[in-house]
Amino acid sequence: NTRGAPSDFSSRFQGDGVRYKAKLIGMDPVPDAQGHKMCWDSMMKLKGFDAVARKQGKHKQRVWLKLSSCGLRIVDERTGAVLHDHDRSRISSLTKDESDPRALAYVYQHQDTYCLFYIKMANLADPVLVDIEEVCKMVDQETSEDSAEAPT
Ligand code: I3P
Repeated sequence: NTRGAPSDFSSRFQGDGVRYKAKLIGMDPVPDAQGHKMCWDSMMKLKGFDAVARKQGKHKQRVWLKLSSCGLRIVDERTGAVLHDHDRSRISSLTKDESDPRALAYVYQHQDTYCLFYIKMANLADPVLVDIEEVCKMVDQETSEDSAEAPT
């Protein structure tokens, strides 16, 4: 797709895309595609589980979060195995963790079900949130031709 003006920014996501060092805090089935309170409650629940696990001497799984124009992949850092492959068109919401500048969450739609993925970045989450938004916006651009939004 060459429509628009491909910036250096979006070209970063071609091919293999970019990867960020991270840990998987947890996953949680959620009832809806989005919702601030729903996501917040789910994240805090997973954070609670993580705190309990840490007290038991367990560690979060170390992963690479890989972002390309196709979407997101969660890859096991140690084995390189692709744990989750998430098409960008099914990422239904993205949430900044107001309680942790290194964490973020997103909801992935699979058929009629939704699952929240809660991830702790090795570095700040903000630039990663911007990148994921950029990739998901590419979907909007491709599918917004028939949208009723008035041009400005
Ligand atoms: C670790 C510390 C790290 C945390 C790590 C903890 O505890 O809280 O910040 O990594 O989580 O084990 P300690 O200081 O007692 O060693 P994150 O900041 O990435 O969560 P982990 O064990 O799940 O990797």
